[in-house]
Amino acid sequence: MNVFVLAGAGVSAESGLGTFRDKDGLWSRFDPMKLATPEAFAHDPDQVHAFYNMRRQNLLSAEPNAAHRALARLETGLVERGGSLFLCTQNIDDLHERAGSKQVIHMHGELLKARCTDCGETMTWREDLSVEVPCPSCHRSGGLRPHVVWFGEMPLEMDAIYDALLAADLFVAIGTSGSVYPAAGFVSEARGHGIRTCEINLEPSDNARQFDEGQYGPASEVVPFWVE
Ligand code: BJW
Repeated sequence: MNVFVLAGAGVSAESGLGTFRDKDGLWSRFDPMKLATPEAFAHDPDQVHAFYNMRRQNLLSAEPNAAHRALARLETGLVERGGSLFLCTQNIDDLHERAGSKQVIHMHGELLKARCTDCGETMTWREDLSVEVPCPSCHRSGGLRPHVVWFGEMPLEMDAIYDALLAADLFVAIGTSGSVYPAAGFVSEARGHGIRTCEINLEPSDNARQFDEGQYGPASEVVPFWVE
């Protein structure tokens, strides 16, 4: 059996990392157009760096929860039975990796990486970033930006993602509001190819009717129950 999981901020919510669109989510306190667009970074890089420096520090003190650990067990179990788990996360944290998942696709990038604005080189980055920090190896003296995908930018690994999606027997969206494209379109793409679809979320999302089934409650409880 080949399972495609699309993970969202709800998977990491119980690890203390905020979601975006819930009542007390990040976008209720911060304006995404001033922090998560290339135009915002060009206009006020200090403000954008401060936002991601804060989130990087939060991440470094966070721990994986039972949902991350259950998905790591699911991967192992499927592989042992000759199947596969394609874990595609919209999250920029590294909690799946820390929970033991071996293959994780970060379609919206990774908070613990920086990218050179000139040469495009990516590197592990756990410290604060600022406009003063140069890329260590860039001959064009480039600066560094967070290696994340902002609005208007192309998400990463899209060819591999669509290949895996269309090869799946089951599509499961976990802890995502399904409001950001292209990820929000995966469920209809899967259904159009006859793939069974399931939503796991705290409560039915706005897209709930697009799924064949739904299981509702905190990810740390529902995901382990679904995996076992
Ligand atoms: C629990 C729980 C618990 C809570 N247990 N569940 C109109 C205008 C402008 C743009 C567009 C437009 N129409 C379409 C677009 C494109 C745009 C888009 O989709 N906009 C929409 C908002 C309308 N998309 C893009 O721009 C994307 N790029 C693109 O389309 O490229 C194509 C292209 C490019 C160039 C040229 C030509 C074509 C890029 C999108 C990038 C998104 N970036 C962000 C920030 C990343 C870095 C960062 O983290 O700061 O990604 S935005 C933010 O949203 C983040 C997330 O990954 C993403 C999805 O959020 P998610 O995970 O769904 O979180 P929430 O908060 O929305 O939902 C949480 C859910 O969890 C809820 O349902 C809760 O119930 C649940 N939950 N606790 C279980 N304990």
